[in-house]
Amino acid sequence: MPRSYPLESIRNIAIIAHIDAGKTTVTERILYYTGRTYKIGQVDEGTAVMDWMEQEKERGITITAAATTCYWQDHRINIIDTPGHVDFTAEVERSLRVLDGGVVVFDGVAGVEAQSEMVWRQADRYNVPRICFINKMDRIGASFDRTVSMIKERLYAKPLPIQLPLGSGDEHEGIIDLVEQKAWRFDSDPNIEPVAVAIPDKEKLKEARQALIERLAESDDQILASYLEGEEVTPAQLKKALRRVTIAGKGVPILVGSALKNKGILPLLDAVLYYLPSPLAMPPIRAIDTRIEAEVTRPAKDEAPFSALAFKVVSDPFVGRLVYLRVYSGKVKAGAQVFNSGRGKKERIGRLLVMHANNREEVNAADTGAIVATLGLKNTFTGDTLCEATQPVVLESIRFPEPVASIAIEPKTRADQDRMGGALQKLSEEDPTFKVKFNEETGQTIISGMGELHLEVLVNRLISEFRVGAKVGKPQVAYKETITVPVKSEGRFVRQTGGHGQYGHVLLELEPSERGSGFQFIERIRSGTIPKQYIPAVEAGIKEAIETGVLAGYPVVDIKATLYEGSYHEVDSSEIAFKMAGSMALRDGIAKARPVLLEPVMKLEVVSPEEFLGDIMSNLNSMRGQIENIETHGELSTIRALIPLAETFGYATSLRSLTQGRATHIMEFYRYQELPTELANQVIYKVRGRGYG
Ligand SMILES: Nc1nc2c(ncn2[C@@H]2O[C@H](COP(=O)(O)OP(=O)(O)OP(=O)(O)O)[C@@H](O)[C@H]2O)c(=O)[nH]1
Ligand SMILES: [Mg+2]
Repeated sequence: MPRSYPLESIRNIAIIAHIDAGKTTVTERILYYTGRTYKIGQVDEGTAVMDWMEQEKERGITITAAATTCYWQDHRINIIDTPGHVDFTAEVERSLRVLDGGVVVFDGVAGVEAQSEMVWRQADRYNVPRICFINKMDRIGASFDRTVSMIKERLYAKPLPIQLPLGSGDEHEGIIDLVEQKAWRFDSDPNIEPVAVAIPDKEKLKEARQALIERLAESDDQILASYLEGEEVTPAQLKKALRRVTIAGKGVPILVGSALKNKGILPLLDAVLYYLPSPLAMPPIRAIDTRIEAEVTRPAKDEAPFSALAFKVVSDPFVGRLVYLRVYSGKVKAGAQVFNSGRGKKERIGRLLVMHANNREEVNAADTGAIVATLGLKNTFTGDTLCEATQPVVLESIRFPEPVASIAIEPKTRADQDRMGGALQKLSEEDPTFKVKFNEETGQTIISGMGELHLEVLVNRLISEFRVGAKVGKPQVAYKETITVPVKSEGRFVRQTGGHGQYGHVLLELEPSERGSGFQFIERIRSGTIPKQYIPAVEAGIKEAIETGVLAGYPVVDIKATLYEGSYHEVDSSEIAFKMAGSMALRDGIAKARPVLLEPVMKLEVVSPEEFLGDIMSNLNSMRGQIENIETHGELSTIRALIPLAETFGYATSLRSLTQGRATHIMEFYRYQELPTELANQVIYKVRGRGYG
């Protein structure tokens, strides 16, 4: 079957931004204008198609990345609307990993906010070309120019404004198109066609267009040539140059409007087609050929061998386990057998579905460039590669951050206990930043996630979606342990119980290493003291032992263990004996190496009217906060501080009462740092029933 849309006419895009910038509102407008929906979805009324989850409707925020497809000017656009809240950062990460372009939305009043910086860096990491939409121009205080300069200064980007707003605040009516040199007024009724109106200030338009050409000439030789010749640059030339520069990641076209008031969405749709890449426009995807263990590429072609990345798993209570794929090369049919190269397992794709938020449309095949969901895959998880068994490749997986906040949950009844295990497993399969651990010592189940909101949402889903009755503890911090001085230690596992005994003996050197470096194992054995075959067992023993530190049972990190000496016995030595010896040496060592507790510290940003600054700061001081800087623009001040996660639980509520709800804040994980002794003692006391020493 020939493909319905040529590859050049496909756009796979992510909508990314700070929380509340208007991503979902923009997406809903796109769906309406392209005829995908017949009624405009409103976030504030809980009718947004993209925010389909119960929890999203209730809270008016996006939690899970939702995919949809629409058609515009003979192009097919696959869109993923992502959440802005930092607790759901995994959704942005996986979307940017598999999509070819991004639309970054800004609130015209707030400009570039903290989480926009974060998603911008994520997009940089995956080399995703993007265009910007300065939204909310209808709001009082919205400023196009200020937002453009913030994009330059805070995101280190090269903004290329291709529009100017036609009025702002109450008077915002539409846009001035610098490429075509036209002004458009948009009615707030999206069914009324936009009308071309007189350009209010022709001089200003000329200047802005000239500035655009000059900025483009810095990065594009063809425009530079026309510019130097003094030739008139045509709209067609400009568009082509903008496309080249955007795809090369050397600049970002800036558009403007108001999604809520239906202004500027049609030109935004055109810009997605003009300036963002099709799967063909990006370099072929790199992969590791597992037969030769070397890097190869897979061209974006239907005829090439099939390769796809699984980027999302969702357990749908009605249809079952959905695995979302991005097809990078070749194609796949429903019912086909595929190979999960990383796990070495054959799998059958039952059905193929094109997703429209939570609605599904069944298709027979998925071609190169497609974003599809599959039913029937059992052993495929987020980050796995599917391919042809005869042409096995592994694509780069997706990196997710480690969870930092935890709570204990307890099932209410026996029946709840039975249901809880399965439900938690499903939820953690969906969300790689959600971890479940059973604490043997206390008999509690501990769930960990990215923050308070993340855990709250998961617990609510557990209760309402999976019908598990559960009691929930107070939020806890995912502490870690480390050592502060180098030591030498010994582990000797010797058992002589008649007949065959056990013998393993190792000497280790333990050293603290840089914060964030994790665990390192180094082997420096003089030949013969321990036979080579036992060394992996020593390492395994150490790895097992660092999972539970000696202070309060938290994992030990940032430690380097060097195995430098040992001895063995011809008959009695075994892998298990060396594993035990490794564990013993490590535990003995860290106990002597002045171990300390580490706690996660968050970067906090509060934006508030200036009058509350004093109260906010003294509150932060009382929370062990360390204020980094304060910036004031207009009436709003931004306070940046570092604050231990343990102090932040309930911060949303206390900030609300301090500022009458007029401040906003966001937090992201920054690093682990040593916990002051007195507090460390309290943590240890809680776990062990005693303090240090
Ligand atoms: N005045 C005004 N409000 C807008 C505009 N666009 C969106 N909003 C409002 O801003 C709020 C947030 O909009 P959303 O579309 O949910 O924002 P989002 O970026 O999807 O938010 P998250 O998914 O939670 O990160 C809602 O109350 C919208 O009605 C706009 O152009 N003008
Ligand atoms: Mg949203």
